[in-house]
Amino acid sequence: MMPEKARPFIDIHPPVADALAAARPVVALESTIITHGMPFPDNNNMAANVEKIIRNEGATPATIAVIGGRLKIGLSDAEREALAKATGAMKLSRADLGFAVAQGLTGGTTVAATMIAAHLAGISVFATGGIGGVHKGAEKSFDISADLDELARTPVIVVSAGAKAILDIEKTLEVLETRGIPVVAYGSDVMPAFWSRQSPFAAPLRLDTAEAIADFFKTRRALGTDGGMLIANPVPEADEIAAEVMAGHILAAQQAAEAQRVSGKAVTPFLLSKILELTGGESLKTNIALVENNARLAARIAKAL
Ligand code: PSU
Ligand code: MN
Repeated sequence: MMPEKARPFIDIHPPVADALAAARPVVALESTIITHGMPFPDNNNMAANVEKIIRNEGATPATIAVIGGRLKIGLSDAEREALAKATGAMKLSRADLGFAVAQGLTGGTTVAATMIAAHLAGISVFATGGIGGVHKGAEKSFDISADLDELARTPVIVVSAGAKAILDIEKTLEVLETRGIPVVAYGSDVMPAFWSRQSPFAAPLRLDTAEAIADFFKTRRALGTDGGMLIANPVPEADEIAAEVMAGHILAAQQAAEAQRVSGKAVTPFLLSKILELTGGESLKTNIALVENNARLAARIAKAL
């Protein structure tokens, strides 16, 4: 399954290797959310919990990261904790995944880089919080996440709570459509907005079961329309923060980013940590709840495949 030339750079954690060899369901997990998305120790607790949820559903979790230049498919508890504490870990996307491996560095993998690694390892389902997309003001900054291009080319199902609401969701939906990426809202007619269950935008597609999602993925591949797909799973009602409440915090975070001239890869981590501060920790609770909710659905899709 894995290309021979990639093998020397990749370590597959034994439980993941066993599951893949036996064709049992595996769910990939990203690690930028660990290195750049949440503070320690919440990040490590979240990542450990998400792995447990996937195991409880009967699938095997594979947290993906680069540690000391090794592309890791699945981490031990000690590796996960070291990554969660690491200072100076890189944020790795398609552009720099190979750089970190070549240079023996350590970094968290974004949605884009995690999709690449999952596909190399033969994993088709991946759970995250929210994907990167088109930033507000992208007409000036040109800031559009590499996650969108990756979704267009790499055949992995990405289970998210939509695009992060710090983004321009409407423009993100436009780019997703242009790139031929199916966006499926799970059990909803409207696109969720990460911390909130609803955005003002209609969901391009809707499916109500994990089985239907797995079937859609297989059908797409059979038709030769390869590439990834985005599942948008609304955050549970009990954990959501109303969109009106978030809007004020998002605006304030953006203004702070502009005032401090934050740019490039630093934008998303800056906005997330600013919002955490502005919501007094509430946004973090919601972020953790929605990742857990996505992990559950991803495990069910992996089983249905
Ligand atoms: N979802 C979260 N927290 C995060 C991210 C997603 O709940 O930190 C990360 C993902 O790894 C995603 C990245 O791929 O942010 C997008 O970064 P950028 O906008 O720079 O492409
Ligand atoms: Mn960006």
